[in-house]
Order: sequence, then C-alpha cells, then structure tokens
Amino acid sequence: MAQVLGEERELRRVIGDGEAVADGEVEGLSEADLLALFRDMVLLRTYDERSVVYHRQGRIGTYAIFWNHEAMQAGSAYALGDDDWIFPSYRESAIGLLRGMPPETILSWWRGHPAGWWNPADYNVASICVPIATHVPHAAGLAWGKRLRGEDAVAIAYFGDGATSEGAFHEGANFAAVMQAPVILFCNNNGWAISTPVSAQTRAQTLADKAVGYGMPAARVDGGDVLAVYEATRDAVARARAGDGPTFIEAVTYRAAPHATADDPSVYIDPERVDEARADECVGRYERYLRRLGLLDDALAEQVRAEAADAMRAGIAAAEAEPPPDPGLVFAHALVDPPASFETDLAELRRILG
Ligand SMILES: Cc1ncc(C[n+]2csc(CCOP(=O)(O)OP(=O)(O)O)c2C)c(N)n1
Ligand SMILES: [Mg+2]
Repeated sequence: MAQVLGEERELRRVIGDGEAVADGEVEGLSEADLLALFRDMVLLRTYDERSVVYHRQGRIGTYAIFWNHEAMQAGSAYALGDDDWIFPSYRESAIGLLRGMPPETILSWWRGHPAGWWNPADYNVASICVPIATHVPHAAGLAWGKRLRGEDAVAIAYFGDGATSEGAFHEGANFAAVMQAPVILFCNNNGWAISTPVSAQTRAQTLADKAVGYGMPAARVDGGDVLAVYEATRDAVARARAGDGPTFIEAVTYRAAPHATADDPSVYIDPERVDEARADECVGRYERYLRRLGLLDDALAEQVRAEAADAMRAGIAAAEAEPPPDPGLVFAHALVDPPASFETDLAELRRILG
C-alpha cells in the first residue's frame, strides 16, 4: 500500500546542541555502543583526511572525499548484523573498515592496484560502485535471493541525491518493493551531484517522496546526526528482517568538501552553506554529545584518534610495499578467446613499463 510522507518529511534528530535543543537518546544503545560508534566515525574521518594528503603527495589517485559523511556511514552500518550485505558507492569507499577490512586494501583500490580487490563474500561488502546507481538493482537482487533461500540477511545500498535520477535506481526500487526484498535504500542527500544542485535534479518536494511512488516507506533524517541515522536504519533493518520489505532513507547534509580531489567547487557552491556545514560537522557534533554525557574525555578522544592514525600509517606503508602488479592482468580476464593482438599489445606494454 502506498505511503504518504506527511510529517515524516521532518528530519529526525537525536543529538541536541547543548543549549536550546535538548539531547535525546536511542533506546538499546549501551555506553559501549556509543563509544564504538565514535571509534567508527573517527576511523572513517582519519581515513578520509589522510587520503586527501596521500593524494596530494601522489601516493593515491583521484579520491572521492567523504568528510562529514561519517555519521551517515557509521550510523547506518552499526545497525547491521555481520551477515548483512553492504553495497557501497565510491563515496562509501572506506566503509569496509567497519567490517574489519584493512586500510591497505582500500588504499590499494585508490592506487589502482589489484591488492585493492577483495572477495565480497569475505566481508559481505560488495565492490565499490562507481557508475551511479547501478548497484541498487544488485542490492535488491541479492536481498531478494537471501529471502528466497530462507536466510534473514538484509542488504543496504548507499547512493547520492543525483543517483535518484538514474534509471537503475528506479528499476532497483520498484523491483525491491514489488518483491518485498529486504533491502535498505540509503540516500546520502548532500545537496549536490558534482556541480548539479538538488533543485536542478528533481521537482519532488523531497527525495523520500520518490519512495511513495513505489509503495515503499521512507524516513528522512539529519545526516549529521549519527544516532538519528542509526535509529532510522535499525527500524528499516527490523522491517526488512520481518519480511515487510524495503525502506528508503534520505539522510540530509550539505556537502562540506569538494566532490573529489579533481573538483573545484568554488565555481558553483554556496561558501556560506559550506562554512555552516563545517562548523556543525558530524564527528565534532557527536563528540560534544558524548562529552555532555560524561562518556568521553580528552585522554580517551586522543587515544581513539591515535589508534586511527596508527592504522592509517600502517595501511599506507603496506599498500606501498605491494610489488607493482603484473601488466598481464589488464588482458588476463578480458576475453575468453583473446585475439592474437593481445600478445603483441602486452609485449608492447611490458616494454613501455620497462
Ligand atoms: C552512470 C554514471 N553517470 C555519470 C557518472 C559521473 N558522475 C560521477 S559522480 C556523479 C555525481 C553523483 O552525485 P550523487 O548521486 O549526488 O552522489 P555524491 O557524489 O554527491 O555522493 C556523476 C554524475 C557516473 N559515475 N556514472
Ligand atoms: Mg550528492
């Protein structure tokens, strides 16, 4: 049955501002859970900030920055079980860290090195999807398949605001709803698809409204509020596991960093909105919340940051210690019956690479 969004258009929030807006809490989250969420966010933040530096040093290639997206990624991933599947886009490239994937694997991916390929079944994390929205039908299909097999795993697909204009998004959403696939469609609405603003992307009042057309429930959350994101995802996971089908979550932020290291947003973005977003960035917002609760002090915050920095130092060292890949890999899996020219092309490539 079709859902009408109504008051659900309001953004859900849990974290207050320490002044006029009171802090809320999420039932069922222990103190250990709250600190684990902080560790996850700091790990992602550290990965992201170090990656921009590594890019500038020429140690990784073009990189899609996710600064201030950590609450959306950590909050939603924390609501999943280990058997649940994650389908990341390039914006969630490092989300595997939260499943124990070593930083060097993801850094190698951004170095264009085969050591950055992983077997999705090892982590229940699908490969990083760069074509916009093409992983939405994959996630819906995997989730449906799990259900047909009588397993209770769910899948989550991450994508951006711009992705909701792509055919693959609509096919995946419709398929998921019709089949009642246990999938969560998690949209990070950061206001921009590179230089295209949401206002030029759709006439829908909100992106969550698109779910209504598919008869799918939707929730809108403040994407900078890790606890609101967690809660909305936990509800969606429960619904999916209970056999009640997919949910669309629209998590709203404002993109506080360039689209990627190759982008210059100064020619199109609203600098005041960026300043606002940076002043209220999600890791700091959550850190202040934990301090108000008395769960975090300087020493612990410092320790968490130092651990994340150590993990990244070890990660880039391991990635750089990988021997150069065999150029033959470029051809190896391309065709079942390779043409004769492959051999001469490969010989030429080997000669150029020295
Ligand atoms: C099918 C396809 N078309 C175009 C592109 C080029 N492209 C890369 S990122 C991007 C914008 C996507 O914006 P959005 O979905 O809002 O995600 P965000 O980058 O903001 O997380 C586009 C158009 C692509 N990667 N794939
Ligand atoms: Mg976007």
